[in-house]
Amino acid sequence: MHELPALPYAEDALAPNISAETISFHYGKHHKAYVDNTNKLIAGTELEKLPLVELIKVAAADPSKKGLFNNSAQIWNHDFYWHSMKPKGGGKPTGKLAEAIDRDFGGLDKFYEEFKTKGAGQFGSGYVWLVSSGGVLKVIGTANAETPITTADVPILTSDVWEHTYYIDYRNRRPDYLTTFVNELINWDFAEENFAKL
Ligand code: MN3
Repeated sequence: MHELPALPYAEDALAPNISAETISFHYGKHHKAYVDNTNKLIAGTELEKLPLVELIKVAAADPSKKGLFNNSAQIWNHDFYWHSMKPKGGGKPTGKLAEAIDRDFGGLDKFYEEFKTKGAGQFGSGYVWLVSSGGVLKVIGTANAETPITTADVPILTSDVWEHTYYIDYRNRRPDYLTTFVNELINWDFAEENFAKL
């Protein structure tokens, strides 16, 4: 059975940028529901044996398992999202990741602009990601539960842009949430760890 992964910080640790109330719903209700639904969908089947990423790939390849894909991918996506932020985050990347951002985007500010624009422009629900695509850094948007881990792209960083991410704190102002995300919340240590594994 899959378990709700631990939050890497306290529920109030990102306040005032993201309130404890938002995290309480987003982690304690939404993320938990994806875990509970996944466990219900695989109970008593051979899929129970699969590690999470394998389960997501199997479900993604089978149109009859769309509900399982949505729920299992959301377990992984949310865990990756929580780690993409930290208290007193923001600042600047260093080392090889900083060099690659300069090389592929023309500077950190240009990366921020593209991340915010693609995140704000993602129609409906989804995510905006920094990924390595064949050795080149790119910003991509994905819809609903779609995730780069079913593709050749390697995720480095993400922001959830579903309304449940920001509606309590920012109401309809997704661009303001994304500005706060890049300036105050990004966990560059996590992004650098992911980049170093490439
Ligand atoms: Mn979410």
